[in-house]
Amino acid sequence: MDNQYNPLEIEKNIHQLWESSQAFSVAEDLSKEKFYCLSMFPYPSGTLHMGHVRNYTLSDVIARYQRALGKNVLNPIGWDAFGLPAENAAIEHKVSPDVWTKKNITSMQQQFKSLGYAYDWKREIATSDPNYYRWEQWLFTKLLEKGLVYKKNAKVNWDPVDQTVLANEQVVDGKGWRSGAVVEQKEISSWFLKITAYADQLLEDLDQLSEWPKQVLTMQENWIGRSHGINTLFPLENSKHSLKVFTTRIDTIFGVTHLFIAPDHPMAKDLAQKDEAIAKFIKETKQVKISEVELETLEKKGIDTKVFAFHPISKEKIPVWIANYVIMEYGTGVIMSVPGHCKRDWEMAKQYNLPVKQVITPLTGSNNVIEQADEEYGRLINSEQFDNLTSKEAITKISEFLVENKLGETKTNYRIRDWGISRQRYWGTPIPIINCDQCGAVAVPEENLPVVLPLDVKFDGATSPLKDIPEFYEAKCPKCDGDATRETDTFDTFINSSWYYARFASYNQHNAMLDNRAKYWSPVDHYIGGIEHAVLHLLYARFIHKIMRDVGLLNFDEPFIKLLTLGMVHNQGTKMSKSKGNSISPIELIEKYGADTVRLYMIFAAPPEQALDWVESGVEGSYRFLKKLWLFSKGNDALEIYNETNVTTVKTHIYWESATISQKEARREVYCIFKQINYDFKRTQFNTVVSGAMKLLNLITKLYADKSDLIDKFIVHEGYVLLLKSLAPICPHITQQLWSELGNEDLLMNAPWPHIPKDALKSESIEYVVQINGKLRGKITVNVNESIQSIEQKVIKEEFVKKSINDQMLKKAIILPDRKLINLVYIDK
Ligand code: ANZ
Ligand code: ZN
Repeated sequence: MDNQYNPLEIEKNIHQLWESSQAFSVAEDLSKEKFYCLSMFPYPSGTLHMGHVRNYTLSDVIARYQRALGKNVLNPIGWDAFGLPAENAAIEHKVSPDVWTKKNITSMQQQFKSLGYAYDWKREIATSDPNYYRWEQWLFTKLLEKGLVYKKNAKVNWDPVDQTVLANEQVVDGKGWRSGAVVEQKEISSWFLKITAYADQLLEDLDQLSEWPKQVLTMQENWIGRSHGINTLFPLENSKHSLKVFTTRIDTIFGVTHLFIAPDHPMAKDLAQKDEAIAKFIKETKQVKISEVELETLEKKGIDTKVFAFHPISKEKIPVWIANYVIMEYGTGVIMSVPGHCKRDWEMAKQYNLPVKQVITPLTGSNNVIEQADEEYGRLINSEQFDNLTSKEAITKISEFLVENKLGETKTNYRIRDWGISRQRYWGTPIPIINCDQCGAVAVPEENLPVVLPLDVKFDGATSPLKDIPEFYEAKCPKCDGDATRETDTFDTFINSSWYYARFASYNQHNAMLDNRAKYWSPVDHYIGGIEHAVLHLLYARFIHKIMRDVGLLNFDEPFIKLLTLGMVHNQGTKMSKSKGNSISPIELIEKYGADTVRLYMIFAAPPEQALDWVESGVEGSYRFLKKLWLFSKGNDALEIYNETNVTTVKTHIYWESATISQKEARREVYCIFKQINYDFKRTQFNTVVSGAMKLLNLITKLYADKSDLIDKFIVHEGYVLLLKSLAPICPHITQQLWSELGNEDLLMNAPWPHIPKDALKSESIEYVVQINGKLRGKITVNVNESIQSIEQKVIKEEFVKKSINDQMLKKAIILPDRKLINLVYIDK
């Protein structure tokens, strides 16, 4: 190697070295502690962006560090290969989704390899591979047997021009993102996974996830949205029926002014048949599909139905309205309106000039519910026999009263809905169902799996091409052998990504979804990915994990022990993205500076959880640091002569006999920095690992410049080895190269992590602060073993002491080693 730092050449050679030594191959090894590190796998879009580089560099650093600690580490990679972009590419460029996806995978593999990620490539998975998706088809049929899958009509976003269902994210301002057509709500028949059957477990097991960010736990908790309340009956006037209301605030029942029903409540539908104004109102509100968050901000609208109900306790007459902010999908689809104590009801009351009634007063202070709803718990007023109870007591007492009188029953509700998994899309896993006129929906028998997605297809842009392939959809019913049709819908791609982490362990198992290797590797010890997956992917994966556990494939409750949510990569303050025209190509950077510089910059620029603001000069700074490291090693006689082992043997006896205090101090400084580096590795603050490495290089550079004897060289050598090892997980190429140049034949990535020798951190000297008559005057450094008398003798001879005492005499010297303080008391003669 010449003296110039030539990263591209070095990196090419190191890649060959790793390749020829099969350095990244991983197998189960019961003698070692396992460590499973995983970054959320990418969608194969074709080119890496900076966000990818940040994500995958981080997991590579974690994996390499854990490996250096002696663990058996799995850090695999695969492709979330199904999904919409491939279909869009097919329509736009007339290329089959399969061909397009495979081409992208090939080029991204190259890009990953150029970054030096230590992936065991034999474990690579693509979710579009029938050997992969057959197992989710298999799992689906198992769930069908267990009653955890069902089919029902569901409201969906329907694009009338493109003739397809749209995900909520694909509806922009009420219009289809492609066609621009006004999106309709349509009922179509879809398959659902009963995630609600696992709602309690999904909620309660969050307690096990102490190493997840709090924010993510809260988001999941809210998404599951368990709430305890009571279903209360309000009898209808002139009818034997009642309206059932779900409320969590039964303590406010004497503040009820109205009942509001959802626009798609059956009673509203009935009323619409006889009343045009109601029909019109319902039609208008149905135009907009609203999410729960939007319920808060939605302009409140309602219409009087002229129907009355009776208050279950006071028997007062209560008008029933239809209101746009009541949704049919939650609770009972009917609410009791309490404008004094519920913000939404208050807004509605203001809108239509409805009365507001106060029934709760604060425990301390006062409120005015005419000006603003007070949602806090307090003490009951205007509530007949329940007056003076606290809200909490009242909830118990009123609930008991209603239950006893058969007017109510306690009820636990969840926000979470069953998971609709049917997509009218081509590029996905075919749903393994055959529809028979005689037998209904019949699962494809296990021996006929996988149902393979045909690859040679034509796109007209609107409907799924599967609907035009009789060879695909014509089938025989597995039960009665009659003519039947195969399901042409495919799975939501979130199913593909809900179990891939386990499959990496059993990647080549063709007889089962998973095998014992999955039990060895799972759960994932450290999972890394974007915060945007805080709910959907992470919730689905937790759910499917529990299902796999319950069919006996895995034995842990949770799939991911520790979660690291990564900050975004910004450029000039906003997210780096192609559409904003502010994206930087990692590939060009690698070609210019080498992978080590790019990796180093990604790690150094910000702590993992925070946004990383891109600055070109930062990349240059990283490059300069590596160049400095490289040049330091050239012609350096402290590094030439000794390999690691003989340094260790030589040093132990020489150090303690002939090293000077300042040499011992220098070595202590080296290990102090390494200790900080260790600490930062442990808490995944890799940016300060890098600053530690920079300090270390500065220190040994200085020591080398000042060196006077062999011991100095030993210290430089020792520091240099610590530096290479510390940097190895982050910049694996240059460090491997320099490691080899030291004469080491084994790979640096397999070299054990350095331990800090006993006494290496022990100080040889103490620095005392010196006060004279209570005033700070200077400092003095003495040997740790120095006696108190000897320190006193030394300190009074110091120049700064003599200068500040004029003609006084010493009365007392107080020397406090614990506080590193000397206090000299002088008095006039
Ligand atoms: C009366 C009341 C008084 C309420 C008050 C709140 C505060 P969580 O905790 O999310 O379960 N609600 C019930 N069903 C609804 C539906 N289908 N559409 C819109 N809102 C609905 O919230 C329960 C509360 O949400 C219920 O308690 C109900 O309003 C409202 F001071 O009843 B409450
Ligand atoms: Zn049949």
